[in-house]
Amino acid sequence: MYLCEQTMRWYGPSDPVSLADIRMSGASGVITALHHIPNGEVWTVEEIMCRKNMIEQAGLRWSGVESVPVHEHIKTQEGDWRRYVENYKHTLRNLGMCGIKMVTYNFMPVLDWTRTDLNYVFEDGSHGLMFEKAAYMAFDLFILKREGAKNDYTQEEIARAEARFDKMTEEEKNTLTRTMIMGLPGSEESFTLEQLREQLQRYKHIDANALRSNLITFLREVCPVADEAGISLVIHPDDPPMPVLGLPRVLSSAEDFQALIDAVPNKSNGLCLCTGSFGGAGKHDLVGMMRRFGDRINFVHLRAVSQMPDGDFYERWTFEGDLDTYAFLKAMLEVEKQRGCSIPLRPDHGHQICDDLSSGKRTNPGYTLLGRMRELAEIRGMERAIAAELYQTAAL
Ligand code: DNO
Repeated sequence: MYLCEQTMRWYGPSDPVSLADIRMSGASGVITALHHIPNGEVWTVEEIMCRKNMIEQAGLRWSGVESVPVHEHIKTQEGDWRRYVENYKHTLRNLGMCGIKMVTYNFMPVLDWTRTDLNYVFEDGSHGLMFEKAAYMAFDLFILKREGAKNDYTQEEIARAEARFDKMTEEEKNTLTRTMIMGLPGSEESFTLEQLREQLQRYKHIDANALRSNLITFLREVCPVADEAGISLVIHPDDPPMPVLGLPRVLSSAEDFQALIDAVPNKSNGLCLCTGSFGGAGKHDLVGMMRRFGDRINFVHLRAVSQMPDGDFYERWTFEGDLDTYAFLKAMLEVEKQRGCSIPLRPDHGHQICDDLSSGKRTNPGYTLLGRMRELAEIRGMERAIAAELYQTAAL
């Protein structure tokens, strides 16, 4: 029987959530990265093995890396980008040698995932993450004052942003700015406003076609190495799946992923199906994507968001958002049965609940212990019920 490999993300020894906590959550695997190694540098076998031993000593398995970051110069093909590609290959070979077979990355320029509020209070009192379009536009137009930003919005949107901005207190403006530019957990970069403006300039002449072509060049280089090392390289979709601050995005839809595998059909070229990222904007048939790309999906982030008509979205509990979680899990288990393998899955973000809300308790936005534990437990329950049906067994 092939159940999903239940995992939790861990930010390494400085994560307030410990490996012992993860072990007790019921997960069998850990998703982590060597965040202390600067972007672009090689992960040595010694460093990898040290992390691997730490995880195994806690009774867990290192199920995959999230992420080996792609250096910004590779995305723009500037400066010493070729050296960074060589370093990336070296890291993949080293990971393969150490038995780590799944590597996540993303190709979002400058910023990784984006939210405007990390402490939104939901109806049940829990705190979670959301994206408010008016606050985002207010940041872009009136705080960052991005060159040309006005051309990206309608008159009506600009008026909405202005009204939103006028209502903000100084403290709210500062919090929004920090949220937008300081880098959320997992992002490897954080900026001041001035640095962000400089970074945006670097993409002035790079549109989505140019960025896609740079991604394809990167994949043509690294996929053969990943194939040889037995590694599945999975791309994380854009979060949210739309251009942010005028930056191009190239993994915002099923068609975007199709274009990648058409251009680089290597076995290692895969997808991290993050239901919450795709769920942030537009309509995406996530169950259909699971079936269509099943043989290339080697990692799943399960998260449900709900989209509002005005462009806002809320990160909800896994069974309370727009996603048909039952149908999705069923499709996933069918793919696993067909392929004869277990695919790592992690509950993506969790709310802050109960003790996570105690004042003074440090938590990484989205990566609290208790919120994710609730998600994992609910997912596991449903998964087992589906598996019992699928494999025609009475109890699991
Ligand atoms: C956010 C995460 C992202 C993701 C990277 C993958 O919660 O899903 O930070 O890890 O984009 O490279």
